[in-house]
Amino acid sequence: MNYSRFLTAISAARKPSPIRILTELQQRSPPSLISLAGGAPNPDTFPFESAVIKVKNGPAVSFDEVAMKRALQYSASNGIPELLMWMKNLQKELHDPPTAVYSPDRGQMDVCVTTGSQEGLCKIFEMLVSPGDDILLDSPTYPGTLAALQPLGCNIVNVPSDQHGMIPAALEEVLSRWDRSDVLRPKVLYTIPNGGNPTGASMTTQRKKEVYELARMYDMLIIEDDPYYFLQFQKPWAPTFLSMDVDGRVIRTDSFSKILSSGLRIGFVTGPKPLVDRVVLHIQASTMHTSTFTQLMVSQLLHSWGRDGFLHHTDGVIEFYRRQRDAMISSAEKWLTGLAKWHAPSAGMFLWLELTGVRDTRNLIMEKALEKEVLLVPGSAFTVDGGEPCPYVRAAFSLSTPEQIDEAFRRLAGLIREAS
Ligand code: 09M
Repeated sequence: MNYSRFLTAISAARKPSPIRILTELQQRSPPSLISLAGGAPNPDTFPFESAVIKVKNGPAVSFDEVAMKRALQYSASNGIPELLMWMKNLQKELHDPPTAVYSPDRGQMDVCVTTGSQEGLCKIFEMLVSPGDDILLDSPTYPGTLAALQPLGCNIVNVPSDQHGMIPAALEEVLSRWDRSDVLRPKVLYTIPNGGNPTGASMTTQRKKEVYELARMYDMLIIEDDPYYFLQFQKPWAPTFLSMDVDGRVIRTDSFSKILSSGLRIGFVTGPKPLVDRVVLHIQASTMHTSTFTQLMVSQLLHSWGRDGFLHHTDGVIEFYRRQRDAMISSAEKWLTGLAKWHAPSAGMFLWLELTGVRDTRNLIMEKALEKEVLLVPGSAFTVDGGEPCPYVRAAFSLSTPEQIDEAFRRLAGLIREAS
């Protein structure tokens, strides 16, 4: 693949820091080397000494004085080696990407740590999207994506979708506006393949295959934003775009936000090495790296759990969200039958409700819902042109108890009746 074709001028202009190169040299040298090169502070001056973090159902994560000094120090921009290695192995086991055995310039699979998947997405967009570019995505979509994309001055081209996500025939139709050799054809397609935010939609394997083939035909990159991958309620989990990536055209974002902690801010970018390298150069120039402390904390936990322990933990999280989903669906059936339409999601944390007889949900939510003490997100928050009327609302089943969900839908039913 010719990756330089996809880069923005800003991304192509990024260069490695000379100090970083010296630091790497130093790490490979014998201990007898006296280095006056590093600009890191002396951790002996730092106030924190050690830490023990209790873990539910398992051994504590502990930092003695040596580990603590490392945790408080600068570290590599792509992530600490032990967390990177653990994640690379997991990606290979879960997705078996064809690119794992490729040479770097052919798009060898590489991974870097990011401060949540949001950082990865934002930096991927900055790397690939120039003003005036046409970007394909299935709207409605996650507002964090729109917030990162819209300031780049691109045209967001909507690809129709349904409860199974992006529709390949519709994508083909959209793409037919361009000739396959047109230099101005879209270069990038973005999608949330599992438990979509806000729609809850999950793509079928067949659809992914067809979308991947269209990406090949038009030589596009696919951004696979998959923070709800580990929250798929049915096993076996669906094959990912990464698992189908024979060309090295998929760049994937993973997140630990929904399964380990959202506040620790740990995510990953997995994709062709030439592109991951560019994301890392951007990290070098901005945050330098994700917190060493949180990376070590997560890494220690993962190494003590092992892959099976980690997947066992995700099973428990899945069970929780499945029960929450079931509770929300039964409350929806009880209170909203005839007043709203929905599809039960097979992954994630969201139910997307189309309210009957309500043209636009914005006023209903922003004014009347607060009076009735029930809050949902109006659908327009997830659309590219937020000004268009939208009859949908997003309900999250992550935080409220089944009793609260039931009461919330009772109140929502009253609101819909008053409005329609
Ligand atoms: N609502 C997300 N989604 C959200 C949300 C959020 C505060 C976050 C998709 O934690 P990260 O950086 O790994 O997650 C980013 C991300 C990426 N891609 C599809 C997501 O849904 C997180 C945070 C308040 C509200 C929030 O509503 O949907």
